[in-house]
Amino acid sequence: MLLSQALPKLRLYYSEGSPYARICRMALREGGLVAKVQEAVTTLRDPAASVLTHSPVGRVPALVLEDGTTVTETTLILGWLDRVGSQPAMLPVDAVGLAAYGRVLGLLDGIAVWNRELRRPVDERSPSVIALEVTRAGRVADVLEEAVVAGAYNSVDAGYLALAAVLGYAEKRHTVWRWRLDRPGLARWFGQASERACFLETVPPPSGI
Ligand SMILES: N[C@@H](CCC(=O)N[C@@H](CS)C(=O)NCC(=O)O)C(=O)O
Repeated sequence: MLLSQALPKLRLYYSEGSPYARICRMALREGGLVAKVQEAVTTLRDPAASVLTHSPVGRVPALVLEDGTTVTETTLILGWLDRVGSQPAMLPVDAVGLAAYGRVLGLLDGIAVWNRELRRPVDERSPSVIALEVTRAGRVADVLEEAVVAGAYNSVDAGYLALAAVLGYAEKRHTVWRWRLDRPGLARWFGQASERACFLETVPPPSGI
């Protein structure tokens, strides 16, 4: 075998707790790209973080290409993975699929803000920010409940993986959010998504929140 065939060409930086990076890690597995992309764990918010060698942003996911160009942002990385041959392609092309993905990303962004507040010392937390994000999360989850019951998020794409990642995050790293209450459809959907190998291979460690 040629050496060039044996070496992974792309490197995906991730942290085990990151739901954004998890979307990309699940996409690698679902899209048949595990042999093409090496996964590299990095610390975060750390001046010695290995990802900082490639991206001044210092966030994950970050995908380092063959020539050293580093693509950041989950959606842009998913687009690149599609370009290098993900089967199936992960980014939706139709409006309904894009809307479904965007809705879950918005939920995830809100949960990330809420979670960040909870990681601050109690007297530095903003009750109004938390209240806003609690309301947003509930509002989006109610729409998602109706959507999954109506048959949405039923095939693997960016929206599906993002939904699995955000609910998986809530299970392990943001348990203050009782998203299952009055949402049996979403709970059922999550139970099924949780059985996929891509999900089981990327479970984050608990955070205590
Ligand atoms: N908009 C980004 C969000 C990525 C993000 O917030 N990643 C977090 C981990 S979940 C991170 O790397 N945080 C480290 C930091 O803020 O320095 C995306 O879509 O990929």
